Amino acid sequence: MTVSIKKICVVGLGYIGLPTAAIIASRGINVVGVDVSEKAVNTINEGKIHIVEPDLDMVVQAAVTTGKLKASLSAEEADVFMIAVPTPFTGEKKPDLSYIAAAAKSIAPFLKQGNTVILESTSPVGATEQLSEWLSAEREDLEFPHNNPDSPDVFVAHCPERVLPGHVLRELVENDRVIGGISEQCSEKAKQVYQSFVRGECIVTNSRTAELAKLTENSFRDVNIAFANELSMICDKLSINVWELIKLANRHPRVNILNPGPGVGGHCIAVDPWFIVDSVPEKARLIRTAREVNESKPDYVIEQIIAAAEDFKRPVIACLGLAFKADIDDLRESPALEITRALAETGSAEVLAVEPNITELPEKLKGKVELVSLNEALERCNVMAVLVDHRQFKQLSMGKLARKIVIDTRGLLTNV
Ligand code: SAJ
Repeated sequence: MTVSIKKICVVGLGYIGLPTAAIIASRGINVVGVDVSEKAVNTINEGKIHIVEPDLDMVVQAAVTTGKLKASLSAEEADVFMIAVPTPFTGEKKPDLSYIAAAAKSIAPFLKQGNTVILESTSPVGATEQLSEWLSAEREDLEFPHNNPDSPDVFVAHCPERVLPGHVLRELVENDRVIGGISEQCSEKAKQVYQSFVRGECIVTNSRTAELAKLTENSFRDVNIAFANELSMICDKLSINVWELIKLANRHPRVNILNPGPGVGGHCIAVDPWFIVDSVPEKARLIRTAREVNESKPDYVIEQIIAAAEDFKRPVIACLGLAFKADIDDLRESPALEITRALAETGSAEVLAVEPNITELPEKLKGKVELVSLNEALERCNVMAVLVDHRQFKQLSMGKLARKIVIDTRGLLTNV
């Protein structure tokens, strides 16, 4: 059974909400996108974008021009409400659901019988039921599925976003979706929404399983990166090239080790495992340790670079890359940025940064670090730290680096 969805309200127009809103609008459904940032709302209504994601500008421009997508500071009546707001953690590494609570308050006045509310934000187990409770507290005139699973007025489900930054438009359509309703009916209602724009399979479960599925995916990745990072530190002690080691081990048909690096960045993989640890701390031992290994890696790299710089009277350190991973401009939660900042703050060396994806240094580095081209860095530095494997750095050859000490955290030059 398919029902016709005429209008969707998407709350949160960030890295997930905006592409989702634009894709749905491109399928001919009216979409109102809601954000607290006036700047973001105005930019989108001009047909432009405030975030970097390949091809998103074209899709947003087309959706705004045809009138199918508009942005607003406040919610409106709709058939479906999607919440795609951040779920960061607090200083004590506990999930901070305040953005979801605020989103619930903002949509509650517009809810009516037959509506579906979908939580897309990555969330700890139980958050979708909590959302239903928050909505119900605002709207005592309506029945919600947490206390009336068989015949609610409003259907509530979780469908975690799973797209990879840099490939969002393709993955939004092609990835399978896990859809977890508070009741079976809620799952079916949400599934109909995704079937209007997703080519991947839409698989139905309950909300708690869907919540943990998303956290599990990112924790799986974190644990496996921690394994690679731990191996890299073991190999340093044993004078073994970790890249060669991993390549050899990966020739085994059932071994697939990920890549070591300077640490794990972004606000997903480095955050989500803590939601599991917070839920069941006494059992989440491996997940916690993996986080600790990955969190310790930037300090390890800083020590390596400082030790290398001590060989020079006037050390000049070039940090190659500031982004949290290759070929993006996103500096948020980036270990490369933190390493560069820490090196500059020691005051014991001149620090240069090469980041082809930005034109201006972030505030944290201004006045402490010089943003230079790769060629200038090559001319001036005596210590070179490869922190991000941007494509522009792949042309580097060891020949150009004679008499320099190279700390290659990404295996760009030392990967045999
Ligand atoms: N990294 C390594 N070694 C590796 C792979 C990654 O050090 O072998 C580092 C990267 O350099 C980066 C960090 O891990 O600093 C995370 O990068 P990523 O590309 O693995 O993932 P994200 O954070 O960009 O996106 C992840 C994705 N999750 C999974 O692949 C399981 C994406 O599908 C999710 O939608 C996203 O998190 C999210 O929003 O949760």
